Amino acid sequence: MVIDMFKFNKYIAGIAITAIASISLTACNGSENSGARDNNVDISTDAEFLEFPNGFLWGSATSAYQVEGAWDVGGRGYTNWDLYTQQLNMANGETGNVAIDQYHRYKDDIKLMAEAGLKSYRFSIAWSRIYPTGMPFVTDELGQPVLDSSGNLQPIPPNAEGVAHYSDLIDELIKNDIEPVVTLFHWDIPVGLWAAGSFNNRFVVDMFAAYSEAVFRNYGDRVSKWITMNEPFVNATMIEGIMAVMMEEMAAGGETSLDAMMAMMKDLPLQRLYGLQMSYIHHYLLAHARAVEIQRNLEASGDIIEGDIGISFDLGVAKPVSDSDADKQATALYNALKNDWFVFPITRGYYPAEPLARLRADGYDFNFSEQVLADDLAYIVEQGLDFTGVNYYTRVAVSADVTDGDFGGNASPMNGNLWDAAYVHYVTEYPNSENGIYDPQGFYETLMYIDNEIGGKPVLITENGGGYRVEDKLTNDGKVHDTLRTRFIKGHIKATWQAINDGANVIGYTAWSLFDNFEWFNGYNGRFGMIYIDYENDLKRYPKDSYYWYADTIEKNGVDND
Ligand code: PNW
Repeated sequence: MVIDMFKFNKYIAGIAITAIASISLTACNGSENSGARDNNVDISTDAEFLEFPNGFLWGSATSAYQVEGAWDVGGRGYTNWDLYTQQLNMANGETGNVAIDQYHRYKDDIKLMAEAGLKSYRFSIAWSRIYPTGMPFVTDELGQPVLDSSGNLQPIPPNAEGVAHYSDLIDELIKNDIEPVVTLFHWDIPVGLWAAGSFNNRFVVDMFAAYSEAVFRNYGDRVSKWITMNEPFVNATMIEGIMAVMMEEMAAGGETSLDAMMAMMKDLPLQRLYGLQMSYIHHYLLAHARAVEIQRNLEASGDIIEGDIGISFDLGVAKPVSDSDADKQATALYNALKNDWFVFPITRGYYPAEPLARLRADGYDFNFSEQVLADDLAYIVEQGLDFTGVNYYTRVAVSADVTDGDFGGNASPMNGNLWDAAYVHYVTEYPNSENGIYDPQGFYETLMYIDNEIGGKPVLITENGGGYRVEDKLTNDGKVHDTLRTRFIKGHIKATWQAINDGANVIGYTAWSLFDNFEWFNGYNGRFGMIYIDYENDLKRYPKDSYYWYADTIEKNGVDND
């Protein structure tokens, strides 16, 4: 299958993928919407300063593929994202081959973190550095298991160089009083596991469990905050579900010409897409539960220190475009699939009824039996989580039919039939911004939603930040005056304060990101960092104004109430 992909005309494939991706979420630089909107949260005090609880975990986040580079160094295996960027032109010809070279420059980068006073650094481990092929046992040159004389798999130790790299990184963080927050899966998977169906294939859940165990055993003596999965929704619906359909088409011997690709896209097999997406999501949740169980067992046997394990969801409470009952109902359906679908299995042991019924009425079924599904859900709720990670950037508005309401933006049904009942409006605030609309009020509502749903367990904000490349211009004296990013982060920190004030158990705020880095579909054209990277000049780092503002916030443990 992979060989077929390699034959692909890179340019053509790039257009194709962009086109499919935009089906899921239609972005629009709505001219009627450009400029600032005041969606700020009303703060319930006149105090001049909003102080945070002692020990509040101020941090910043990255992920392996987006910052590390060194794609063929240290025994790292080839991954899906190497394939997407090197062969399929997913990011306009840009790749994470070098990225911001954090693999080699992590000591300097940690210095910048320490100078900002960061209390935590959330990074992800590249699975392909720990088990380069994804297989934790001996395989032959075809990638097939080599059994011992009794017919058993022969376990192999994880890749020593990969293990050593993160061990050094973790030590360096701890030396600088920065708490490592480790994500196990931030979308990059060894290509062999990807080609075998990735998380659509239940076998991959077992491979993930083995990988997780290796990570816990190697770093669990020092790490006490774990995140199993990053944003199952975005990865399943916008990336892997779509890629899987393409893979199936190509495996079925379909033509790989531009015409064939475009025809395939116009006629996207939605039932199959649903099936794949829901299967991916289910297996992500199952993999999460497996990792939780393993971590808890190792903790109980004293093999690792006591820690907390959670999952990062891209949650967002949408709002209706109007007060009509129809728009409100559509919004409830959207929220059920966007939020409850991920949270309920873990908190209640079932998928939310309405989207499930609609999916079934549409002819979609899980690709395993009712009994397996029921057993899985019982297992997932039993394992649960210690905290929920929340990633939030913007919010969408929802309408019952294709009207713009007063929100603006193109209305797009999300992934076909189900979403004919709920049209999604996504608006970007500024032309050339990677951000959706600035909406701290939506953040506040999202924090209150998740706090309520997980019944007081901690919430860790694992991502929030602004992609405003439009403003990121390096001045002659090495400064970047990024007022929009500072405004964004400050508005959301204020919303966080209000949520805490109203009873939400939020334990930390993690800004995305400390550094400009490889932004999946946008490549290096996306800039979310509080530190500017000069891609033209040896990746030199320049702290932006927002970096100094954030350092000041951390030092004071709060923000001005203005
Ligand atoms: C998150 N969307 O991804 C990821 O966790 C990060 O790796 C990423 O860099 C960051 O947000 C900024 O984009 C998303 O289109 C990617 O809705 C796309 C979307 C949302 C989140």
